[in-house]
Amino acid sequence: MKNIQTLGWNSRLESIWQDINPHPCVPGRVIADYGSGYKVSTDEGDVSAHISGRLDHLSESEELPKVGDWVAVQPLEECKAVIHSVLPRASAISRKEAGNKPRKQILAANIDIAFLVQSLDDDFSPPRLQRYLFQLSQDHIQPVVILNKVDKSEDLSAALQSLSHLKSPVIVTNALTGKGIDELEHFMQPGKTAVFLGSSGVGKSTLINQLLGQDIQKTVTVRDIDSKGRHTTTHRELFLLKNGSMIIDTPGVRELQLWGSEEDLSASFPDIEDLAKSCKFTNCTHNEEPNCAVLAAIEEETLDSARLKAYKKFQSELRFLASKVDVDAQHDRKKAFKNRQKEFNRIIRSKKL
Ligand SMILES: Nc1nc2c(ncn2[C@@H]2O[C@H](COP(=O)(O)OP(=O)(O)OP(=O)(O)O)[C@@H](O)[C@H]2O)c(=O)[nH]1
Ligand SMILES: [Mg+2]
Ligand SMILES: [Zn+2]
Repeated sequence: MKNIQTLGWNSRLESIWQDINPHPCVPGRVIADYGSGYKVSTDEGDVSAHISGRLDHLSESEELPKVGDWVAVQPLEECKAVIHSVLPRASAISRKEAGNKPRKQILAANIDIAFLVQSLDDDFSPPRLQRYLFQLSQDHIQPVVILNKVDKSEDLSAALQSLSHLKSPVIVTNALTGKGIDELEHFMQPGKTAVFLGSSGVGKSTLINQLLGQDIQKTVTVRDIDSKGRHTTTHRELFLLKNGSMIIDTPGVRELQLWGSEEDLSASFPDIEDLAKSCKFTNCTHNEEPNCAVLAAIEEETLDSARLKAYKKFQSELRFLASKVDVDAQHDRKKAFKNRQKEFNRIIRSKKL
């Protein structure tokens, strides 16, 4: 039987609920996000919900409900409901919204594990994996790498070798035959939520169907020419498995732009930051400076050049993000100041002071 306990309701959430006591709402978990509305699971069953005007008006887009969120919903007639608030998240997977705006986007909330799926055809890309791993370390979510479509692999041992430096587990699967699925199931515990992330066509929904034991999610063949997927899954949805764990299927993500701060680079690249302490110049960029300990390590093959490349790329992306966020915050502050001035002037005029 599905109820909020089986969906992961716990003492942390219960005490938050007691504090806010949002009468006449009931607690529920967002299990599908259709863009125009949501499916929310409550103790009274699943309801189709939309957000209240007030919540919409007062929230930044990252604060609006996402799949996995716990929300306060007011049940209406005919299995409909209104979401009035989102409970504080225990965790969330973020990225920078596509486009020029420096805005944070939440892909899923209250997540314990992220399965990073790549397929062993044209999709396989260690640098892209590194990008996901970095984002998850920023978000404090445990990653598990899945290399799917092992039947399409030309050189499995070379692929595994290129990931041998990773600390996270790597599982090799064939979603069509079920190979490797039992290894994947080890990571799924009752009450815990896992999300599947990766490009379109890598087999996320096929893996999920294997775990569900039935073909619930639609899957579509990839293009022959370059193995590109066709963006078959179009919304994020959470499924409860028989063992009590939960999995979220997501639409393929074309690119993952980072969201985070430069300070966190040291946690993911302690080796480079350690070496940098021995560079001749304290502000060494490790490009062409003399006596650069980082470049020396690459020369001696104790540091992989692809790793340094990723480090520099992430650093410049995060610096750029920080500069944009600051600029926009300044702009917002100026705008708010002008508005306050206008309001002040209006009051003065109306009172004829
Ligand atoms: N050969 C082979 N094909 C697979 C495997 N796993 C999935 N496929 C096929 O790959 C195609 C795409 O699979 P999907 O599960 O739809 O991919 P997806 O990651 O959910 O794609 P989006 O929903 O577009 O993000 C389908 O035709 C699957 O049958 C596998 O292990 N081996
Ligand atoms: Mg899919
Ligand atoms: Zn250096």
